Amino acid sequence: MNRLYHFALSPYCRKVRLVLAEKRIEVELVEERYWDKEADFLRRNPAGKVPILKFGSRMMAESQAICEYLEETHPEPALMPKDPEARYEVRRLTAWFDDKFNEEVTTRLMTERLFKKLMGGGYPDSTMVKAGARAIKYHLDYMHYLLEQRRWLAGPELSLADFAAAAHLSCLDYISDVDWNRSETVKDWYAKIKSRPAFRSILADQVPGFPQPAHYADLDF
Ligand SMILES: N[C@@H](CCC(=O)N[C@@H](CS)C(=O)NCC(=O)O)C(=O)O
Repeated sequence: MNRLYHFALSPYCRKVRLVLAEKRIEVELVEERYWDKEADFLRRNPAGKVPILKFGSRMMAESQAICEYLEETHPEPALMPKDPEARYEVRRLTAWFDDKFNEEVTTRLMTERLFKKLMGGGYPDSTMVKAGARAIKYHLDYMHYLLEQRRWLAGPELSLADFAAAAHLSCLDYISDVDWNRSETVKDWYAKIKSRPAFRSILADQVPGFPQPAHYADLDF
């Protein structure tokens, strides 16, 4: 059985879960509290990060490398376009969310509001929370700009870029840090993604001590 060592509110793990589910690849989910840095965990991935995918006899790390490997070995349904220009745009936007959005928004808000409590790291730093809350507005506006021109973030078809973005936003939505009223266009995009069967397991996630807000799993939020 394939196995994904993950943490429910890790955007990188969520991106891989979405790709696996969209491609209907069965996987057993095993929670990894990666901050404990257990010896077995470090043996599986010396980089000390989740996600880690045990796929057949292989242990795989790095979410984007995993997603592109899955795309190449399980091409249907396609999450990367055929044309090099369009592939470039998917990769550019995936990096936008996994690097820039993560640094400016996800890390600030998730660390301060949730991970510090979970890992015993002290009180939230309000300067960081404010900076994250300011930055997400700019990112939602950028998504609005893109989605006014395109059906999906990187072009006419759903792609890895949409899953990368939805992975980050869904983590933030779990802590009610996304203002869906900022853009009807972005909200419609998220509603479309959220209603896909691949999203079901993400909507069912529960982190002890942090109950889901009512709107989180509601398809009509
Ligand atoms: N580039 C990595 C990033 C993964 C990552 O940073 N995962 C976080 C959880 S969201 C982690 O395991 N952090 C532990 C650490 O950095 O020590 C990927 O795409 O898989």
